[in-house]
Amino acid sequence: TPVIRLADYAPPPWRVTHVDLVFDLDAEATQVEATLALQPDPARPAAPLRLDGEDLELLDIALDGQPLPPARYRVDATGLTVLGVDAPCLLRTRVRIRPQTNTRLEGLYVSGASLMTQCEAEGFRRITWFVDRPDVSAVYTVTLRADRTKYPVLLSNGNPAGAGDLDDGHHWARFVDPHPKPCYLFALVAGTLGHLSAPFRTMDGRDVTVRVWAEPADVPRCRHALESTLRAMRWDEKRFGRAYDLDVFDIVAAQDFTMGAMENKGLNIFNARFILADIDTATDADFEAIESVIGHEYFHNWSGNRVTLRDWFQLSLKEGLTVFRDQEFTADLHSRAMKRIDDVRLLKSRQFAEDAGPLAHPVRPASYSEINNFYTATVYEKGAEIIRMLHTLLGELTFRRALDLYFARHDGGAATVEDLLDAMREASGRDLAQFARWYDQAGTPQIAVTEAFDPATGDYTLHLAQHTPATPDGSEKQPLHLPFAFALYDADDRRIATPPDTDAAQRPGLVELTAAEHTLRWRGLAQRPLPAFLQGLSAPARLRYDYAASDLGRLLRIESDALVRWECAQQLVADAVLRGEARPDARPALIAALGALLADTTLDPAFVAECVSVADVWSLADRCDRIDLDLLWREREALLDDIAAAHADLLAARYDALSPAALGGLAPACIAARQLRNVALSLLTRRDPSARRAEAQFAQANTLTDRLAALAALLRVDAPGAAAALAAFRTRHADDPLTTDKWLTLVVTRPQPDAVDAVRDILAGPLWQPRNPNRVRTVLGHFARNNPVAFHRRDGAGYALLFDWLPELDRINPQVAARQLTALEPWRRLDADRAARIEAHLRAFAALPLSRDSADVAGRLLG
Ligand code: BAL
Ligand code: ZN
Repeated sequence: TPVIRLADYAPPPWRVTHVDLVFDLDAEATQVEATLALQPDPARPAAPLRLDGEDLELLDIALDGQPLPPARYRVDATGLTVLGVDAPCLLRTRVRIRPQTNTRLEGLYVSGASLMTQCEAEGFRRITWFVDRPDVSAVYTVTLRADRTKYPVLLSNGNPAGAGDLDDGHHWARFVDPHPKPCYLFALVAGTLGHLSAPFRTMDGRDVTVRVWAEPADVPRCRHALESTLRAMRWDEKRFGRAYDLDVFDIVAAQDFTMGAMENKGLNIFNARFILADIDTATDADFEAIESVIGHEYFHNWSGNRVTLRDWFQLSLKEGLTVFRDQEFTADLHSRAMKRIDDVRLLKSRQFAEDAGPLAHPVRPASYSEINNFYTATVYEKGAEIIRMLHTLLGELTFRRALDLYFARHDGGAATVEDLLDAMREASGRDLAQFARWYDQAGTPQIAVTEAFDPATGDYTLHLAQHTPATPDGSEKQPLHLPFAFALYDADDRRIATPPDTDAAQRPGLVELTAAEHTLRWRGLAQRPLPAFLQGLSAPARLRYDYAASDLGRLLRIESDALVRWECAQQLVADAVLRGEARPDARPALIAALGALLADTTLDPAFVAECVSVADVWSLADRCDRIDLDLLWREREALLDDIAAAHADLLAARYDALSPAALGGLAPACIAARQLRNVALSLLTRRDPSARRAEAQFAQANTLTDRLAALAALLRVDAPGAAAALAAFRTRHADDPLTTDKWLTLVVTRPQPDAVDAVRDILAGPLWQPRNPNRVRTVLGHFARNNPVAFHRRDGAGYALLFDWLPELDRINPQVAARQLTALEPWRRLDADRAARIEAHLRAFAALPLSRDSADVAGRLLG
């Protein structure tokens, strides 16, 4: 497969300035008439007119109003070439496409009874011939025609510009989008949909109708999505000065959707799981995720749509910036401390692991063979951390000025990472040349901290050395410009305010590392202080500092930064599980610290819950060079048993005391109460074979959160009532695919080796719908990622289930298939038996005729 390189970027030889699209919509066969106003690049007048297109059946073609004879054009598997044209022209094509058989869900496809589109990254070429690249922006007029009974609702980007009836039961609707956009932001929806709507007046006085659409039966579950949209629109005005720019803003829920959601201009299309919610069918985490994803897609209207990308290498320019914006949205509306813990957990468990494995790549990759494989934790989450560091270095006001400058300068255009950094540099006067390395250098930097204290003089030094381990691209690693937060505590737990002597630029509590090594020196301290580092995770780095268990326990008590406190608990857990013999004091220190947290009813219960939740196996494995999965599992289980035994009374007391609040509604205090109560339940159930509390909670639950937590606790200990509860849950939610996915998740992640049999049964039964991405992610994705005991069974039965299905999944939907493979990222670090089994499967799979997506991931996994 051809490799595309950033270094080879060249502007498009032809541009499309205006597009007129007419669709005759039908699930079996849709006709698309496209009229493109085309302009050659005056700098390259001889370039042939080449348009991208895949799976298009040509019906007719005309140039400047004249039918084009076959000698004047060529159609091949990837596009259309028009010969003998070198001046601005009008090209009209009419093609037939087949939504019903489009299982890739790219381009125009069928979900339920609706027709809808997904064009990012390169799906528009499956709708019509076009210059399908993000640096070509055009103004669109779209006319949709369809059967009025089957497709009463017709939607596309932009403002409505007329609608009416046709003869023979059809109708039409027209849309004009005045904002030039690249074709990856095109969208249409046709179907029988209901909606909720609300008016919104922008800060510059525009009246907008906001509508959230879903299948009629699901409309009542759109309320939270609608309210979240209004909150996002208001927040972006207040925090970033960004207003909406069309008369309507539509969001549509789709049960069949490869991504989480898509920011099409004025017509966002969402995976239904990020829209539909009520207290009976969505968990507290779902409610928060919905608000966050709604925000994310809405914020793209500026960071992505008004200012788009020059090329797909710049993907993080919109994604990293927009994730940062959605993180801030959640932090401003809810608990900033808890949001940061959530985000750092995700970063460390997914992105750090990605950066340390065979799929590591820079936030801005230098090359790709399939861009769909770069919608990764690195591009999104590490990309957001880069923006967060800029925010830290510049401060809120200057950062905001820089973004204003970026948006003003590039509005309507296609930008690069350099354009963003230039705006940051101009607004701040700072030199960001070294900082730019964050975009092009893969790998997570490690910061090794060593200290020295001289009791005679009171001299205290911290020596900071940064080092980025090698990554598969073999590139030389260079020091990064890195904001490094720190604090020192004296014997009375007070923060020492004296700044250090150092050659690094600094401000209170923060030094900017730029060299491979820096030293911070204090003089005349009475005792060795207790240091703390990377408050708020000021840079996406791994800290190497050898804390004594007692110091971690103390820091967990006295540090003001919630994230550092949570990290102390994580470090104690890791030491207890991974270094139990070398660190015998880690376990008692952890248990004592958790006891103190559980006993302190003045703390946010959500924070206590986060600290008491023991990291999963893969987060622990991320800290190991070699992964002994059996040992990790055993030691982790033993630690959980110890915590449950040591704090049985406290856990029970907190469980009971939190119950009234937990049974309340969706207020923050109720959500936090449920969070801690369900962590307590899980621990308490370990020591209670009858699972009395879990059974009672299952019976009384008035939220999905509580019902699922109780069911998970019952399943984990194979409680006597587990089977009946599982059946009751299934019956209660049988009609809803999303809640069925939750049920399936519990079944496939039940931590017992025989869960393999359950997965096999599901794969042979009616609930297995390999064309539905959510179902594939639920059954195979959760199984492979979140059930180490069953998926990584020594006899290889778990691997066999995944690889039995991957070839077929790859034929159905390459993006989804390739994504399932990434669960095997750490395979080389597993024991020899498991690694050999996985390698054999991977090699056999890679030898098949595969999509670009799967061939690329399998190839990189094999190195
Ligand atoms: N642009 C693809 C989905 C998202 O990141 O918003
Ligand atoms: Zn995005």
